[in-house]
Amino acid sequence: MSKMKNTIDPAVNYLLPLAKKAGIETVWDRFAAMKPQCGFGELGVCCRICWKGPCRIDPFGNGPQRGVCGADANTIVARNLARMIAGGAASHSDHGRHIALTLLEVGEGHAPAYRIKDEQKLRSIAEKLNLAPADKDIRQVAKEVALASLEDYSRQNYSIPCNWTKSTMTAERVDKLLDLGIMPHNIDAVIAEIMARTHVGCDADAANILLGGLKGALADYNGMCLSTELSDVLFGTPEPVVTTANLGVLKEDAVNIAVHGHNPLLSEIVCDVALKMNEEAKKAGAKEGINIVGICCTGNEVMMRRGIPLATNYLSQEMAIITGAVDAMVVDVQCIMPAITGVAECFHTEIITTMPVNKITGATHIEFREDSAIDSARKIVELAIDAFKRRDRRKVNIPDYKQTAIAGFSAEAIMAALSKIDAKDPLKPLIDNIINGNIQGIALFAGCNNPRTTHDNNFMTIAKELAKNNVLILATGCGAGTFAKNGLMTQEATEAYAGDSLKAVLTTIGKAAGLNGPLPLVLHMGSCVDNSRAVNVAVTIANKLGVDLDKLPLVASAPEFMSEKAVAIGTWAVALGLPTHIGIVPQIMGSSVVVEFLTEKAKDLLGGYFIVETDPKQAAAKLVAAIKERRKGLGI
Ligand code: CUV
Ligand code: SF4
Repeated sequence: MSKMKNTIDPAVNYLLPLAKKAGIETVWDRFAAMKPQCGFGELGVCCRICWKGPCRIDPFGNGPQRGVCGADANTIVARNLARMIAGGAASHSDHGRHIALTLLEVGEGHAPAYRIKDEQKLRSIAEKLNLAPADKDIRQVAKEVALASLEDYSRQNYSIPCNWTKSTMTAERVDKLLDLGIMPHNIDAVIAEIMARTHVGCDADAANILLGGLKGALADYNGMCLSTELSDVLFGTPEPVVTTANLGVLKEDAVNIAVHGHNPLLSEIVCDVALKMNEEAKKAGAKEGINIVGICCTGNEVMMRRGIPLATNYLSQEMAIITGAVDAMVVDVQCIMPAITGVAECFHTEIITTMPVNKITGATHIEFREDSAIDSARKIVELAIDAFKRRDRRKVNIPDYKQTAIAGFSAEAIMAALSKIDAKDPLKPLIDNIINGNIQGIALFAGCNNPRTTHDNNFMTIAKELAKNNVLILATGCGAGTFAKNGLMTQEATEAYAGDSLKAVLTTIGKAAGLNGPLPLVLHMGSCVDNSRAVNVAVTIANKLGVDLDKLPLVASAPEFMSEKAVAIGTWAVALGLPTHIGIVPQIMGSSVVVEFLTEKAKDLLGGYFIVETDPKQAAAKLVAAIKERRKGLGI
């Protein structure tokens, strides 16, 4: 059997041999060293929830079938999964909490670094949340919206649903979630509830634990919804912007600052401040001044709002440093490999951590606070300029690979493009084309990369296959990174890969929107939290058609996922009624009850279900089949 390729990213393939020669270890080396990975862990049947353990269930039936406390494989697998969902929900929602708190400060007239950038959006959110914004001062509206969002972290009445979930769903879905008892009332309480019910000696019924997990996943959805929408208020609602992606965006003659992580509260200010410090960089010898590039979801955030080039996605973050051209990598939260400080030791690169709860040994810590954001950002940029002076030019290897990428397709941007065709009824052209089959369905690609499969390959293979089958493609997160780096967010990709009827529709919309050609093959919707934008579009379509989400020819795919956050996202996609593909075998296979629940029973309860398929061609076929089944259900 031939060895699986590490990646299809040409920039990474250029750098990997150089890393090897220099003796620099990367994620792929560590993954190889980790093999064979623990079979019990892979199946999810290892329990470390109490210190009578660790316990593990023998999957072949010869050894123990129960842990010391008597928990069986079903209980153990379900508990492990629910706790992962809680971890994901905590991460997204903590991010959302910071944004909501900042908006509150803006409303109260503090936080001078921030302002309300999109008043219209703020008012329309207030409208949605039933806050009657019409005659109120904009700062008052900001305060009320922030407080209504923070209520979703503090409400103690179990029978009142979270504001955001309730106001962003179809009515039928709201009822379904209430009926099943999985509508969240308070994000933090739901996360705490999962931790409590999975403590030793509590909930032992796998199906019941999974319902708790579904509620946790919906709490995750609630947190990401408010993160997305309130970020737009503070930093602007994305509009299509042309930029570039892959490591070739680094510049030899500039101070290169990579912003990495997730939360735009920091990166937005770093961008603002850096713009003003160009002259200082030039004085230090950087002819082209300061060049900011993005990595992971922070990269998506600044790409879609500012057109900042995207350097790379999750799995190749170390590669950015290995170019020898990154002067500072500024990180906030989530998906930052602790390995980067070790790689940076071989270069002049400053790794700068900024959050009190996210430090990395070996990094420089510059604490970031909303009230002194500009000062911290200035210190960060100064450190980068200093590091630039120490850069060893002999070690610089910037791969000559970059692609054009059109980013920034928020729900609003999509509606704006459509309204150029039909101003009175913007959705009509989209819906008509779905009904007549020119667009067979819509697929949302999300999630991470994972060395268990060839980096970027599943995303690319499945997307091309779906496009050929006239499926409209949306993308977020590191999947969006894959498509940007590999040229699928271009008009040329539409010409090359879209099926004829999809191409015709994308061309009509693109031309009407003044793009002088088709829309890009993959519409970039943003970071992981921006998956809520896709829900927003789907709910609008569902309401217009008068059906619930589980009737739409809409599918999701996380073909290379790894994080707890991605587990949470996939699970709420199922809860919202979507057939949801995952391309990595999940750590649940040790429990027949859990597998059956998530791949079959969920379909009866919620309409959505998981499709596990590691082969990308097969996965594409299964997604097309799921779309066809939905179309049949609608009689179209
Ligand atoms: Ni939030 S969660 S690796 S950066 S998508 Fe990227 Fe996106 Fe997964 Fe992380
Ligand atoms: Fe073992 Fe039960 Fe403790 Fe888990 S909770 S480690 S199965 S004794």
